[in-house]
Amino acid sequence: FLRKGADMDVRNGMGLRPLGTSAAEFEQDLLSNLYYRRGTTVESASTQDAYETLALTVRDRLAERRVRTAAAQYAANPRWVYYLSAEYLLGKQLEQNMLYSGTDRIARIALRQLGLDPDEVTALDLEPGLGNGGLGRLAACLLDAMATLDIPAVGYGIRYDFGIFKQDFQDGRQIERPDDWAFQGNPWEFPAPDDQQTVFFYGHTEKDAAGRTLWIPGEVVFAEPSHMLVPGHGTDTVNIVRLWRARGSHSSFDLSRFSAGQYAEAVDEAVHAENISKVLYPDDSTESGRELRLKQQYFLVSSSLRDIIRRFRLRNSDWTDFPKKTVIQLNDTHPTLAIPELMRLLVDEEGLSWDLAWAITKQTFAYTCHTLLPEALETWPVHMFERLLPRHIEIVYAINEIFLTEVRNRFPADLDRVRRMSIIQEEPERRVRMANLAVVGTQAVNGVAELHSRLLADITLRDFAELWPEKFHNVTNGISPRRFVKMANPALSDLITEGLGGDAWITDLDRLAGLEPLAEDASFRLRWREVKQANKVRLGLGDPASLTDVMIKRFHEYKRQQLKLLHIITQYHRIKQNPGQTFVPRTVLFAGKAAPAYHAAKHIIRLINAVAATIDADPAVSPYLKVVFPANYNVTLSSLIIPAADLSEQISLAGKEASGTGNMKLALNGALTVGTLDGANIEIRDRVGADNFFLFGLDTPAALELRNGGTYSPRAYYEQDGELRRALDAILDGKFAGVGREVADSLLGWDEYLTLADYRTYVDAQDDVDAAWQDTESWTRRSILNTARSGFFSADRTVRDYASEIWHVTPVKVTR
Ligand code: F58
Repeated sequence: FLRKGADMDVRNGMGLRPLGTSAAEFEQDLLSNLYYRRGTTVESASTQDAYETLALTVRDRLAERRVRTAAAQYAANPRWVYYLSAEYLLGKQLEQNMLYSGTDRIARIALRQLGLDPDEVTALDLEPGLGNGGLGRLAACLLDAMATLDIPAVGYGIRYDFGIFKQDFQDGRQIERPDDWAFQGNPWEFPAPDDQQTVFFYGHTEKDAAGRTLWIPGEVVFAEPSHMLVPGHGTDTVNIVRLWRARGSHSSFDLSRFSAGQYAEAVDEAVHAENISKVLYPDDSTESGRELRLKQQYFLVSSSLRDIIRRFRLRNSDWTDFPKKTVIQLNDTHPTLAIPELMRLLVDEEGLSWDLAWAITKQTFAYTCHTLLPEALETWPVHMFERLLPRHIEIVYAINEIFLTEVRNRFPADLDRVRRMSIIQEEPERRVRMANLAVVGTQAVNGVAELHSRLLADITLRDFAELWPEKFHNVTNGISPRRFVKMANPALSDLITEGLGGDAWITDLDRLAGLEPLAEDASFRLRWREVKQANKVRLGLGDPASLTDVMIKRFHEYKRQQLKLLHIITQYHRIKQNPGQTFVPRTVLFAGKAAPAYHAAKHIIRLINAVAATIDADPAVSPYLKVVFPANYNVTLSSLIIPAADLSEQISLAGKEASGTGNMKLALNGALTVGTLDGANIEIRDRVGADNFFLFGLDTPAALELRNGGTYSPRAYYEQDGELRRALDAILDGKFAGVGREVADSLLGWDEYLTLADYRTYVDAQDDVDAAWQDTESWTRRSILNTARSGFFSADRTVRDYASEIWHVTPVKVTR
């Protein structure tokens, strides 16, 4: 029974010799790892050898804590949180693991003792880019906070061979290159091939003599797990994130074909199977590969559920205990197939009654929604679903039938409501609505900011909120103060620690409130400014005295990078028109990727690069305005940009951005926000104070009214506003290397996200920014207040909210 509990077996926690904490001992361990695990010596080691050895030596310090964590959690037999996510943007592991294991200083000393340059060695650490954007990074921040709060948790995901594409610019255009992140191997991973699971696809169903349904699958794929460590900060807890990789089954290598020289055909089946975990989908806007994406989702869900059940059985035997010991959080709808899959396992494989299985399933799951855009709610064609998962479609139909009976009973004669709420969409094509399935099959549904949760209940999921109001919750997002303050901004962290007289804020971020009085202290303000300046120098873009204005996020029309661009062009015109006048010098920094098939977003990227080049080449303008766009935005780059920012651009159309999390990171690092009343901006403004936030634009009701009223005319704004007209005309006249007409045409034609309607108030707000910037002391005061009042946005608070409102879990403390 305990055989497969290796990761929880209490016996493994015994008899370990703790690893040394001195530089000399660390050096000995480095040498020993270099020799025994890397198979080389200092004399012949490459930098890669040194890096891998350093990683192993740091990892060993956490592995010891991991074993004790597993033992304590196993002994407690607690309620576990299983976080299911198709994406994790974990960021680089080395720096984090040195910090969390307290080995940063001794590791550097030891490396130098061995004649190695620590910076050269640590530079080889790579970022696993296993996610797209906010949703993937949120998953990583929540794992960090769960470990820090000693919550027994496992993250499940997919170990993509290729992560999010690498972005480059060619003639200002985005090009994508594959991200071969683990080509050299990944020293942070513990492979666990003996925990392999089998995943089935295709085939058909049959009834056996006893009336039970059998699924006769048509394809068998192996799921091989490996895990990475998720250490908590300031505690001994080390949780894991378990990532699955697809492998062909043993019979998928065709020896006879190989022997006949048909090498490609011999491995055909294995290659086909392994494609499942080959690449992270950078978007869902292309038709090709849709089925592969559905396959990925089922692959994640099926292997993770089997692993969760294996773990449950280590200490439990009664299925009715399953929801008492298990809560499975679905990170958006991508893992929603877990609902019919658990039903299948319980009913078909375990022989439970439908009703009992359904009660267990509903109690086990919870669902987080991350969007408001109707086009982002996932649906799958029924024909594809039933071909790939013939048993699951039957289960979905059965769930739907029972559910719709409940709807009809509650709302008799409301046929339209039944049609809207059905898990199956009928027109124009039969499709499975994953969000509906996720709401029906879970005990809790949450949005990720107050406004978002309200709009979900009032608009997007209104019918469901009317049926089950108690199911709907808000859990406002948060970010890891470890990664985005302590690690990203060491200089500010030191100043904060000094100001507060201790570093307890790192795990208790509300303590930042203690900085408020220091905002009135001129010498503290000077040091605050010095830190910001030094961070700008570290970033190495533009003049550190200029206002650093940053817009860093995925490219999407609703986020409105095009609005920022119109402001830049307006400023460019003002400078050109007023020679001899001085202006507040600004460095505008954009960073972010566009989905490869999202042409409108790619046109915006190209236009930004063209405008940047035009400004750069104009000596009358370049002293006051500079636009920079470093390629390949990722967690690593964000950690350099955020600490250097003065101004945070959060300018989405109100009612479109579910939350945002970059907004929180920037405010915490002392940037002031220029933003709309959207997502978590509202909560940020409520906390930092209206005086310390530059508000502009339509609010959600006004935006809805204007858009839905049917009379919105972007051209009317163009005609009425001379500066706006000049900006758009400049694009249309080809002033920026002839680039960007598509952007201007789209704005003047339909302007889906009301950019022109918000242009004037935005430009006015930017004028207020310029005026405020000129009063240096007052700006610094406001910057300090942004940090001091943003403690709420710690992911620790987010996890506490999930734990008390949705998960009902308690910590398990790891002791020595
Ligand atoms: C983001 N969603 C929201 N989706 O846009 C953002 O407001 C929120 O702060 C964040 O989630 C965390 O809650 C998001 O990042 C994706 O990346 C999708 C993944 C699947 C493909 C389509 C994009």
